[in-house]
Amino acid sequence: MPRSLCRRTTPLAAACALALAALPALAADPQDRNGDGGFNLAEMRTLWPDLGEDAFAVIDANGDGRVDAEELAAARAVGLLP
Ligand SMILES: [Ca+2]
Ligand SMILES: [Ca+2]
Repeated sequence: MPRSLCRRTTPLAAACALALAALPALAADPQDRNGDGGFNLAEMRTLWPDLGEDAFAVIDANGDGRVDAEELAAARAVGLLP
């Protein structure tokens, strides 16, 4: 939503406040459900349901089948993940 719209009308301003409040959730990490210290494809899909196997393979830079914190940060740094 364009910021200019946020300033105009009260109902929109309220919607904008909600949208902005939700933004930190986008930067959340996936849940490490099996507690192995990394995120496998299923765990990654809890946060990014559309993540494909090819994209996962790129993000999993060392190919060990799970994405660790470093790989997650690297993927975000190059825009592979939000
Ligand atoms: Ca895990
Ligand atoms: Ca890895």
